Amino acid sequence: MSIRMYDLAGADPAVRFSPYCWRIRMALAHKGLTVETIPWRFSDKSAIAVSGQGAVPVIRDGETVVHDSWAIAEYLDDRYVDRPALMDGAQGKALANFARHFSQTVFAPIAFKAVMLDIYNAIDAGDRDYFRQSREARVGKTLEAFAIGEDEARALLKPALAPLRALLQEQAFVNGDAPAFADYCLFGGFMWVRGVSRKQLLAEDDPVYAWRERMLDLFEGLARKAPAVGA
Ligand SMILES: N[C@@H](CCC(=O)N[C@@H](CS)C(=O)NCC(=O)O)C(=O)O
Repeated sequence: MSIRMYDLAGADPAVRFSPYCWRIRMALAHKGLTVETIPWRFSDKSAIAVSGQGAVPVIRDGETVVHDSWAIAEYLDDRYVDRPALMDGAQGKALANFARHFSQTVFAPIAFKAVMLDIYNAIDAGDRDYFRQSREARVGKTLEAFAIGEDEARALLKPALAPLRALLQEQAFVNGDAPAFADYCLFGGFMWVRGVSRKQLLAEDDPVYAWRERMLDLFEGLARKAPAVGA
């Protein structure tokens, strides 16, 4: 029986844009596990109430329900220990944890400014008031006042991604020769942007761009084939 995953969807239910859910889509493919994704909307809290909180990803594997992308990755490695590791040993976990925090504290704040209005436009009409109110309360401004354009986002991201760029000049993936959860943690953020926005936040000659292309091609193009507003 396949694992079921609640997966944040846009107005078009085929568009899945949660950075955290994308970490897990990639992680499940890495482990060779099949998944049935269930489109989920911000206002659909009751569907995931069994997890005891209100955010996705949430997976159900038989009788086991797990939420939070990091906890799900740990669960998958513990439960499916014979399959390729997402985080190989304590060092693999430490690297993935760095990538997780880099993604959330460096990449996401810039990307969020760039795509917040695109998210607003891509989500279901029934989610819009909730999204506007909750995000405006978080940032202390209207979405319109907080948003930045493509040029400003690129200018902010270029220096911010310098450590990632330097690393990817020396190796194909964050994890080394082959991708693992460290890569999926970062890549989720790029799938968030791609899902809702036509903005191109990377220059085509950036090694991070080339890595993103490799990531899009993994698992027979799982991410590249996913319906998205952007490319
Ligand atoms: N720490 C969580 C964060 C999950 C999260 O924030 N998910 C967002 C979607 S990208 C969500 O479901 N938000 C619900 C809301 O804003 O009400 C994880 O890594 O899974």
